[in-house]
Amino acid sequence: MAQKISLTRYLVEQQRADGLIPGQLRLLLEVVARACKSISQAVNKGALGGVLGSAESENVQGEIQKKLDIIANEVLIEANEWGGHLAAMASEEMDSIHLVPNRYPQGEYLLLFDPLDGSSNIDVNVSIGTIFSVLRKPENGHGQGVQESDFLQAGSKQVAAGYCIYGPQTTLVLTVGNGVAMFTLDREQGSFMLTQEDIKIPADTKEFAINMSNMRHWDAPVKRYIDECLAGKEGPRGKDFNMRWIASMVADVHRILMRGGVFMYPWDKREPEKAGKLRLMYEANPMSWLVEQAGGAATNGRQRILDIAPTKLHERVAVVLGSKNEVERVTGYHDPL
Ligand code: P6P
Repeated sequence: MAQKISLTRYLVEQQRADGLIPGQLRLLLEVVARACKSISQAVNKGALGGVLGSAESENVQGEIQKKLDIIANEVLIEANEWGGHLAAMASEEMDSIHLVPNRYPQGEYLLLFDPLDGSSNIDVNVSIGTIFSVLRKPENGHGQGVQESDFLQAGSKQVAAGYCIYGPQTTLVLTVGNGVAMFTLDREQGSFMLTQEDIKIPADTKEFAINMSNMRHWDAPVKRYIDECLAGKEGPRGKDFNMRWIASMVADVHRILMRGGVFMYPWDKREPEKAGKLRLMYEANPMSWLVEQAGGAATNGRQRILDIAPTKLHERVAVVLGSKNEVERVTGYHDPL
């Protein structure tokens, strides 16, 4: 059997080969991977570790935090503060950005993350995950320290993006702009080992992922698309479709990277002032870059997600991503921008 390559070796070889991974970025990615291993261990303990259930607190999104949300957030903050590769961090679980303390050297990167996506699934033992996105710290003219405005960069400016899914396997999926690679945690060695690279999403699919209970709240183009899928062979699509909804974006996106599909969390009229449910900076942007790097597409129904100019750190966005031809069809049903 071919010798498995560790994440460390993969990053070193990528750094040598194409210079896409400067030393500081390689260090950052290895630190994030180590933090994900710690989170995986906490998740795997479950009730035995006393980490299930609510933390009896709310996050900036107004959502009740789970104990593991807070644990995962703390693990990522502590792991990344001292290394000298970061200037600041932003998290779904924190209202404002977290500056690297002055007692540590400041780095050139900004790290954003959803420390534990899919929290509603934690207590029922369904796959959850960590999503992360890396930006360069801009050379700001203000001469002061990092500010929230420094994070407000379009998704096309990311230099690395990935997620770690805590499921039957603990798997890290990563892009630095030259395709998508997958690493599976070898618990005996304690290392992430390369198990797939150059992942490609089929352009066509027969599988869609959406929370159907929201159907009566959707806009007409989304309802048209889903109705056509449900009409099956006898309908305008001329083929039957299957549906999946795990209510954990990491798990739904991972399935799409592995076998194709289209994932949708569209705008709906329950809270019309919100562009969507999912967050742009640390959910939609990293997932959209991964999907595009794997040959898929990602829009908000009208515009490429990676082109959206953010205005707020915790900004929400509608998401349609996955198999290119399906995303283009859904987007085509919407009015052009
Ligand atoms: P709903 C998890 O809370 C999350 O942010 C995504 O991971 C997931 O796709 C979505 O929300 C599920 O939302 O409304 O179906 O519970």
